[in-house]
Amino acid sequence: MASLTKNPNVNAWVDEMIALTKPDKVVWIDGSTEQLNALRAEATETGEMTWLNQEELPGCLYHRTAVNDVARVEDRTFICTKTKEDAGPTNNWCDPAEMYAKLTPMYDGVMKGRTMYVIPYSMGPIGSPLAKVGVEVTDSIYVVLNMDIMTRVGTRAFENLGDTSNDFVRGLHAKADIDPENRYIVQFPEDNAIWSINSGYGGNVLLGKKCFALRIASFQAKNEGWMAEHMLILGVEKPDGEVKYITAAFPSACGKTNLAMLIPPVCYTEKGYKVWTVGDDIAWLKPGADGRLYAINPENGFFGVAPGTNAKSNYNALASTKKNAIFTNVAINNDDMTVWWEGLDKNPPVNATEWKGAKVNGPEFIAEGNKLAHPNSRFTAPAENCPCISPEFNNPNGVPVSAMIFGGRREKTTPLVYQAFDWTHGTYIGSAVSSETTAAATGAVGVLRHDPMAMKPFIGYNVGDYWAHWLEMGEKLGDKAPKIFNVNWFKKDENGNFMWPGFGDNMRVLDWIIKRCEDAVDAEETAIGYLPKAEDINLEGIEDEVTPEILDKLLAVDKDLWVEEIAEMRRYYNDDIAAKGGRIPEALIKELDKLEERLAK
Ligand code: OXD
Ligand code: MN
Repeated sequence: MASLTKNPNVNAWVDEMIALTKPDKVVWIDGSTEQLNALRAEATETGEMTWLNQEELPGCLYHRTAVNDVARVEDRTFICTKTKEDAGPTNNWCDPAEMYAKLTPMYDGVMKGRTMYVIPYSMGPIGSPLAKVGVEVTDSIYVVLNMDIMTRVGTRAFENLGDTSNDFVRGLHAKADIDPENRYIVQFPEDNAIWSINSGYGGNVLLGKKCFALRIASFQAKNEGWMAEHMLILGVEKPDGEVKYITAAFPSACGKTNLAMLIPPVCYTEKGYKVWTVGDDIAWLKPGADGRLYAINPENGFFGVAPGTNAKSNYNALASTKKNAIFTNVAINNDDMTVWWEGLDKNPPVNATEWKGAKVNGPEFIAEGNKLAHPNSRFTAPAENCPCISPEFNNPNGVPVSAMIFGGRREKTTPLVYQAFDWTHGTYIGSAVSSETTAAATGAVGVLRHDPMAMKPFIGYNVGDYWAHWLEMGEKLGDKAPKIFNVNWFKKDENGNFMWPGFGDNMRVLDWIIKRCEDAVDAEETAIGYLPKAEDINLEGIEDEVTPEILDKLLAVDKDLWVEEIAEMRRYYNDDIAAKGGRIPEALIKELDKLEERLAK
């Protein structure tokens, strides 16, 4: 099939990939409904995907990955810069020449007997000055159909590239044998290239997402003066109609999608407050002509964690999955070909197929201690389905950001919310994010690990240089920089119970954050930052649940725990970062010193 572009750089690269992988057939994805429907028909005929109930879930498909291929594989993910120092201590590194030499034989002829799909895609709205183009070649229809939801695919993507530019990210994906021992997710930031092999799991193979929009883009952003962050973007519309935009970085599976789509409590909706979703996972941020920081969501859909999503926890996400969505590794109700996952409702299907493909009696299977859906099972849903999608979603210039939030899962130490004294202090707070691990990546769940800016698995270069870039951006933005906050929805009491109701009630914390941005409310100045005065957190309607004693605990700064936290941060900076080649900016070490001094007072 003929190329869809005259761009000689794209065509030469695709020819090279064809020569390497030797597919029987090459199909360029033009993005047309006819072509995508033909691929849906083919994937359902071969059994790669399954149609779900077309009355209840029109256009929705089901897919099951290999049992050994259900999450991102951080230990098999590499950043191949020329020098090890440039990849830094948070990444696996290998010399690019060595990595190409290792992978080339694995790709040689890997698509024989298969079709290569060439997917042109845009990260960001077509025509946006912040958008960037990628081309992914893959032998997976599942990848094509997911990329169609997650990005803007097809001929239109080339509009931003033009006929001569070389500024596109080259993504090569081959399923090969889904062999976990030979699985590699490799970024070559200096070549604008990503090579992924032996996986079919979203985060490893939808190359526009983590690989491009975070790892490669963070590297580009440093060189070009912008930021690529693991952040949701939301707008809070106030009763007077003004919308304030907030971004928030939480590690994977810590509730970014839920916060991005929250429905405020009645005491807010009745006054006219509303939350609009711009993005649930990734933000690209750049200073605008007025000197403020503007954000776009480079994606076009949501790749959300299914378990725990229900009409109460996230009505808008659930509604987004009701048409033209793809479900991966959830359970199927065989009676009506609908989907189910833990936390959807209390009625697991009796006639079920669990995520690995076995037919089981759902309630009995669960009673025996099994899960019907994989804990990292996912939905891929078009953003346009979301009832609260922002009217600014496709605005090519993005939205102006007033506040940036960091957070993680922390049982203790970190209060419900506090504000950084300034951008440099906020950058320190970002560098100090740590969180209990989740099922989004392979490995143990529930272990506290450092995850600076929630970007540990996604910074495409030396973490110290990344922090320096944050500081540079702060200098550039000056007093127009967004205010920085930290939140923790996961603080527990002495009996191990969560103290904050979370979900829609997080609006109460956003409200305080917005008021701080508007200078409309005072705060307590503490050693760790500005904390809310108890009376400034609106508890209308949840007074029984969050009593004054509980709020006190939520806002408490326990000195002993903070002394431990500082000691751990020193160890982390010294042993995990500096001793391993992380070039920590002096200003951040000073912030840690200042925090220690304030706490000692
Ligand atoms: C994701 C992740 O899929 O962070 O967004 O793992
Ligand atoms: Mn994510």
